[in-house]
Amino acid sequence: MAVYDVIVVGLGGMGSSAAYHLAARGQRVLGLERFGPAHDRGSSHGGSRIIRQSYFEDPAYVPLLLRAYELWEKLERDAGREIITLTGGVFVGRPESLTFSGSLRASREWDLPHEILDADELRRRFPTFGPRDDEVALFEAKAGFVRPEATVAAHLELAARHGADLRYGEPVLGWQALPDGGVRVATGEASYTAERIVICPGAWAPELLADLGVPFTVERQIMYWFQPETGVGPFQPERHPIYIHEDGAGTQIYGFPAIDGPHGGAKVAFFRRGGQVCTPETIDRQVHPEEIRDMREHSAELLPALPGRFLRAATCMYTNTPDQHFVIATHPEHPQATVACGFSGHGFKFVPVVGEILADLATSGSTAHPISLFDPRRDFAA
Ligand code: PYC
Repeated sequence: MAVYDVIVVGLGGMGSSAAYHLAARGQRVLGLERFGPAHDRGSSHGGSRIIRQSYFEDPAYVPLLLRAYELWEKLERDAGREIITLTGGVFVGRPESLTFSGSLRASREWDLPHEILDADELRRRFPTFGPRDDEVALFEAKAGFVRPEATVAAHLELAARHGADLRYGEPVLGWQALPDGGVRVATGEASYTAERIVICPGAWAPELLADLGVPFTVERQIMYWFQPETGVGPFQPERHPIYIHEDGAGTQIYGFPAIDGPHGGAKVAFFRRGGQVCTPETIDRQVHPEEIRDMREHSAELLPALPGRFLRAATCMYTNTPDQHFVIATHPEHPQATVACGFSGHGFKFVPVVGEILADLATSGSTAHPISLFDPRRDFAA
């Protein structure tokens, strides 16, 4: 029978990264994934994910982002794959919007290079944008996107190269902390034991980590691709930044240049919480005409030429915490378990640094990275 130091549950963005960082440190790793490698049933797909440093959610994330950028570059080098593309990014809204004012606050607090563009300057620099006259933008040259499927595939490949035993099509049914300090994990196929466990359950957090007591909400999200009315010319990544726009009612949309050639179109989506609550089993994977119409109308407010021909849409899930901050910690009741979940729709850009943190916690019980914001015992009612 194989003997493992660590079992990693879930090999999506976070779990694949943890498996790699652990295996690279010489740990004997078993990785368990209910679907295949780099699948599209969870929250780590869709062709592109935003990466940025001027973090409006909270400046406390910036040091993690600075380390994540180093690790993204290393991952790309080690895997020999195209993973990260810096296009620049604009964060647009009224001066008092969280999207603009929060980005500015984080940039100032961490001395991050940025420019402030008024509406005229935004139109001049990026002619696809048609902001309202009272809107402003923060431009960050280091923003861009990463490719989620290539990221997961790269981490899995590198983990396997370092000896990780990665098993697919094996849903974890439950796990148990053993009195001797080890763990037992049951899948549909077998039962495994190890010294420690790292649980990266994504949208399966309410099921696998119910004992954490965090009130997670799993939410259906939709990504849309349109062929712009102008064709993709002005939307090419050499000329077009990623963007997040907040309207006067606080609704945010986000989007990308057209990154997959003339027929791939440009991706846009709502950055919305409070959408349809679902589970991985009940999520509606169909996208309905009224949803496409809604996206068309909202995206045209900032980018009038974007919603030309509708090409396709895909669903994914956010696993939200009430304060939209992550959960990353040693399990409060079981020191042999490390957990990472509740990424609330903004976690993917942190994938490499979260893997590093999980490897720190699982091997030494602590990390030098600042993670106090992610404590599962925080007061969610506050
Ligand atoms: O993390 O930048 C982000 C993001 C935008 C929309 C969803 N996530």
